[in-house]
Amino acid sequence: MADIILHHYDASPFAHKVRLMMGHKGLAWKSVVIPMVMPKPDLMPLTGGYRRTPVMQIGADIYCDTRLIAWELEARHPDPTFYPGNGEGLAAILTRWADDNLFLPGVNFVFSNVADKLPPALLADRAKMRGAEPPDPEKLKALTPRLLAAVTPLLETAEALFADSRTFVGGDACGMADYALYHPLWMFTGAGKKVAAALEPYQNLSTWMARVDAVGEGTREEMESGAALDAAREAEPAPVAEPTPDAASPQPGDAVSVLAADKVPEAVTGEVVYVDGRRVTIRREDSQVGVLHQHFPREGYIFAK
Ligand SMILES: N[C@@H](CCC(=O)N[C@@H](CS)C(=O)NCC(=O)O)C(=O)O
Repeated sequence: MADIILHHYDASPFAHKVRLMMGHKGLAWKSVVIPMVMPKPDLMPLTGGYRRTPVMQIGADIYCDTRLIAWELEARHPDPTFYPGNGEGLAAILTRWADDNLFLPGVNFVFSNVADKLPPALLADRAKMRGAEPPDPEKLKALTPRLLAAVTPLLETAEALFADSRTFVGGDACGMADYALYHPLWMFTGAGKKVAAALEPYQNLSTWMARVDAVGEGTREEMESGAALDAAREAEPAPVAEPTPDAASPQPGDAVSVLAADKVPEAVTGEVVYVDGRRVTIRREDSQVGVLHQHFPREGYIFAK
């Protein structure tokens, strides 16, 4: 079987969620380290403009978004499951809370603490990505108390999940609900003592975080970005199953542009070749790497004709 290739960078919390997935399944994978900011010249032929981190590649199949990556890894490597105790719904709900409520306040708090150490190019890139002006590092630093006030009730909520000192979010076994909650909190552990101190009052949370950390990242081997492009060029996309569209979905054969619903501007265009209740696959052709299938979750993306 073709290698699992993860396009990522070490500091990315969403990429860390996928690295933990690799650890959970005990997988060997290839690591292509991509730039933290645009431009990402060796990623764009594979993703057609999708710039988020991480992206998973298997041959000429490109998987965008950590939720979809989770489904794909679960389908290909069901054992041990990401969803112990029928926990898929719990994981999905926690994913939304962690991504939509916790992630951005967490980033803002962490960034404010290290504002004077962050590369200006990173602040400028993220501001541009969200259609905003780059923040002045001094002003950002001054916002730290207010940003701590914003994350504190969220940390209280997370701690409350462990009020009965349970081992993992869903009970005795670790799974996707844990990785969903863990990755925005992991950001707090690598940004100096002051940021880490924000977690100190939450003992159950901290004990649980150490348990999740022990899952590890599987067996990682570095790969050059050019080799990943070669792997895509030399492969054919895997055959897709019979599509099961519904009235609200894009239809097979539609030419669509795919846009992240949180308005990250770069759209990806292609032809719909597969759709079901929760995912869409488009076919794209790229001058460097040839024909690709690119997979997206439906939730969180707009498919415009
Ligand atoms: N919904 C996406 C969100 C991914 C995301 O926002 N990742 C951050 C990095 S942690 C990102 O893409 N930042 C901009 C970049 O890396 O270019 C997912 O689940 O994969």
